Amino acid sequence: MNRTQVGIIGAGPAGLLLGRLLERDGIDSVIVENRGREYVQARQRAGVIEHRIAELLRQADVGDRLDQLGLIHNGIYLQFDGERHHIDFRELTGRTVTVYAQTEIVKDLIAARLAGDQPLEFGVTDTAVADVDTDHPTLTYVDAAGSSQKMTCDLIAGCDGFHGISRAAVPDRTEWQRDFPYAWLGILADVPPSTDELIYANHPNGFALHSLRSPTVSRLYLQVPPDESLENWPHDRIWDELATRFAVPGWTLEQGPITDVSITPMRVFVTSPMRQSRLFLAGDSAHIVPPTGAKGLNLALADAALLAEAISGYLLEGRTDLLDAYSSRRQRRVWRAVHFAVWMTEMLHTAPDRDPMTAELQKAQLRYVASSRAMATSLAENYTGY
Ligand code: RFL
Ligand code: PHB
Repeated sequence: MNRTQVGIIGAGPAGLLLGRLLERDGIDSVIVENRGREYVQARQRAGVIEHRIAELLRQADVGDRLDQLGLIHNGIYLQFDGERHHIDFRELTGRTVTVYAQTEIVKDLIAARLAGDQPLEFGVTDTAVADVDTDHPTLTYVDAAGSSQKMTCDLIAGCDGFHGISRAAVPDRTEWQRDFPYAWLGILADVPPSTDELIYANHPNGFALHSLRSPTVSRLYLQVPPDESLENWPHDRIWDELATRFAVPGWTLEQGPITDVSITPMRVFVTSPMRQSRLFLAGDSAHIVPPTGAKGLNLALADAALLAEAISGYLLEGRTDLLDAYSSRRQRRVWRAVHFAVWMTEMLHTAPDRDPMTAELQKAQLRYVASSRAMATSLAENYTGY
């Protein structure tokens, strides 16, 4: 039978950063991932990194490419009624954000892991946890070669995302879920961004977001119905709709070849507690926030950092207080992020029935944010990391 100190399920940002931080403290771990390396490194997701999370990645010694390729943004644009308003984070809070793709963070963390001697197994199946209420919880799986494996661990970290298996090992949990009546159609396109900073646009046809990945690659999103099919969106229609929703006088949206299209549902999901005895949850396995606040990746990485500190305190010094405080400390932060993401979502998206009163209330809120220093500072403080 195999042994490790920490069994980590999932090689997303949370699991990989946790493994990295533990390795630097001299703690052994095994990371198991059910997808292949290529798939994990290509999956298109988040792009905005909070100020302090960028610092965390530097401290974990995986910040070199972030510093070379990441783009520092001083603010965002809020667009409504065909006008664009700049929210200047640096001026309002002294902080900025970095635009650097989640896929690049994942590549950096995988490269760092493989450069050391700690195991990272891709392509496993049948992952399961058992005996989490005993001193010897186990992690079982079938490896890529088809052999059944059983790891005895001191602790297990469930970093396996929203669709993972870990959460079910916390039997007495409370869950909160809200599904929004819309989804995001996201594209990646080989065209220089038409904007220097992200544009969040409110439009009667629906919300649109102009983000980017690099000086030559743009990332854009459209609000669509929740059950929308990609077949209804030929590339010409996507560009036409983006141009309509972002239209302001004297500005054009540059178009280019679309290389990736996907649809993401919009939901809030929170589970509590993020622990069952020797099993701990981190990242999307414990919480999903709508992407409008750009918080999901940042929360996942911050969970991993706090969990690493708590696990190190326990395994190196026998402290249990940090492990005991982990779930409640993270829940407070998670609910702040949920609140911000829901606030941004509801302010910017068009109600499916285009209810005129909702539209007026949204515009009253948007005008307030664009004209009040207090409101703009609140947005800036939450967006850059409260
Ligand atoms: P992940 O990234 O889902 O990783 C979990 C990993 O676990 C694996 N897995 C298993 N492995 C072994 N056995 C099992 N039984 C397993 N079940 C699952 C999975 O294959 C996967 O590799 O979770 P993690 O690490 O918690 O990271 C969370 C982030 O990925 C997520 O919160 C963000 O991507 C959310 N998000 C955004 N967050 C931001 O902070 N800013 C953004 O701008 C932003 N934009 C987005 C987003 C998410 C999106 N999608 C598609 C969900 C935009 C989009 C479109
Ligand atoms: C992205 O670049 O993918 C992105 C940026 C900001 C968001 C959501 C997604 O709020």
